[in-house]
Amino acid sequence: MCYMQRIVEMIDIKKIRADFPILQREVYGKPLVYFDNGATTQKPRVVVDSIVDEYYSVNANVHRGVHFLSQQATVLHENSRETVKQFINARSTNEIIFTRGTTESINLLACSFGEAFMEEGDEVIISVMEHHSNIVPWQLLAARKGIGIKVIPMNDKGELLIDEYKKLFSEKTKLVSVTHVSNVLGTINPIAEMIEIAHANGAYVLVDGAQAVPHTKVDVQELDADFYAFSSHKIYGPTGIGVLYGKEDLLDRLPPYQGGGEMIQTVTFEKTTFNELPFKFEAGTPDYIGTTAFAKALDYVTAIGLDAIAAYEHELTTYATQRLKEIEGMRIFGEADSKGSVISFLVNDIHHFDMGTLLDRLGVAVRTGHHCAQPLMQRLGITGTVRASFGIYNTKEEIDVLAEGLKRISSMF
Ligand code: 7TS
Repeated sequence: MCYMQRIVEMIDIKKIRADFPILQREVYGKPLVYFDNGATTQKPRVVVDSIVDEYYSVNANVHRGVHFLSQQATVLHENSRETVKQFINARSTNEIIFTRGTTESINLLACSFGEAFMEEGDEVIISVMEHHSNIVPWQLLAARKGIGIKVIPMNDKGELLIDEYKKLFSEKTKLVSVTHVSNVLGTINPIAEMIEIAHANGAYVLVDGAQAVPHTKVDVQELDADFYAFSSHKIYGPTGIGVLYGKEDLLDRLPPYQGGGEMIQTVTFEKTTFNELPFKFEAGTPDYIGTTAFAKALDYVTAIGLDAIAAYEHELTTYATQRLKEIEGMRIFGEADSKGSVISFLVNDIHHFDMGTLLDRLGVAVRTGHHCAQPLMQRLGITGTVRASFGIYNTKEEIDVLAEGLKRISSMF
């Protein structure tokens, strides 16, 4: 038996499913088949329990109280930072900035990096497959500071053209901001190689890891990423928490993003000095209840093992691709050689919204539309797709429900 098969067999799917109470529910009298993990994942009991337990037994504001509860809440919050640090193998907890999510992480960097390191005429490189949250912050910066935006193109399989990428660099290129895994195509971009190319051209790199961190082991030191952003809610954690990882020497040189409590050292009406990392970037009361629950989610994933998760989800995606290809008129968008657990498709000329609505009636939750990637839709010449995205609790039996449902629906049209 090969190594991949052995680790897939280590996954106890019954036990995992039992950890997620929502998977027991029905919609329209049908068992829920949840295939919208790219949008957000369901939460295991340990995560939800952590939120309830901390509110009931510890709740107090962090970093400011001499009293017992405040100190206990602070320890939990800072331990969570340590968990995140270990999860992505950062060098120090000073490199872990808690944000509201990937979107805020990218906005933070666009503001602070744009302020400190970019001037009119400088350029940022993004790709054709970016989520709007990795396009619009750069456009806002472009409007404020007059920077230019260049776009890496892709081939019809949904793979970025690395030779074209190399040609986009000039002395004006200050930053590359690119997604690790596409939320529409599932493409796993050759991010280590892309970082190496950027560094050779004197540019820094921000990686949007929203769709990567839940599915594959990410080691920021091995990648040599300068900045890396991701969200808790896509990795079985609570909503409203995210991370911006940054190399400490770079974060040190960036100005704060927001002003307020926590991020200052001293304030007078004449002058304010800022707190040290990571607090310089964390104005106001953080979601300390959320960070504890986030750490529980990361512990949960670590206990299963990211290698096992990646192998299991790869098997699911391969099976789903096979089953979907049996359907007449099936068009799959994104057939990269290196692909994660996302399948975007259309069947004949059935509108994605109609398909999603009819699948919903069968209990199957998929996402439809442009997936916040309208420029990518333009490149594909479509207005949207139906997207099934898998997580650790999904099964081949559920994929059969999707495939049979698609057959039934397409025969109706
Ligand atoms: N980047 C990528 C690649 C994403 O897929 C998403 C969310 C974001 C950034 C933004 O993350 P947030 O947590 O700040 O909202 N993607 C999706 C999706 O594919 N369907 O719903 C949200």
